[in-house]
Amino acid sequence: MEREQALQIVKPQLTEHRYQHTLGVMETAIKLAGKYGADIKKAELAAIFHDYAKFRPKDEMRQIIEEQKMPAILLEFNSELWHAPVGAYLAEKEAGIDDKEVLDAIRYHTSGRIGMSLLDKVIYLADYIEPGRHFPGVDEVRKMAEEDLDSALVQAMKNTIQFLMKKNQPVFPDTFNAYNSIVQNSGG
Ligand code: DGI
Ligand code: FE
Ligand code: FE
Repeated sequence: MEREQALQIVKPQLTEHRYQHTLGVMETAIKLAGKYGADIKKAELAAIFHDYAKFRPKDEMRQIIEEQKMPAILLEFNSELWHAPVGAYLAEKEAGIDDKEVLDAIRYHTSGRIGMSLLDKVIYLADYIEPGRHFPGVDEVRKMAEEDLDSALVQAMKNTIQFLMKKNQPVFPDTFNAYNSIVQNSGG
């Protein structure tokens, strides 16, 4: 699917703010894919659709998680996590995206997962550092992303886990598993 068609499908699903974020993620993902050797067209498409389900009603997301037999543990955690797997499902069902790598990058863009693919990493990091993001620590991760993908990713994950802990929020297992997996595999 070409960029313009994908954007036309996604735009009405999002607020203007979230659409601008999506464009930022798209540009950043394309840059990261070029730099680190991921497929640029897949990065573009996954970025455009990554927040596709962000504004679906909670009840609709819960129903999809149940009916599609997604991990039931999702329902025990913050509903903010749901739009990622539900987005992958709807991008396939409603927009006909059938590339498994693209769908997985959408599915795991919020939590990460054990053994993230290069495309998963590009989308996770692009979501974190796109130019519209402003939070403590983001500039440090932006700088690291110019040097080393895995180091930047670990820093983004650390920040996210610490942020959740500071707010006494539970941390989803995939989030911890993604962090452990990448730290164990990057020789740190
Ligand atoms: O959708 P975006 O806002 O662009 O970004 P995102 O998909 O990374 O979602 C971020 C939200 O998800 C943020 O409110 C924190 C929450 N989140 C991320 N990982 C976890 C989490 N919430 C819980 N409870 N546990 C997690 O592991
Ligand atoms: Fe998201
Ligand atoms: Fe996002």
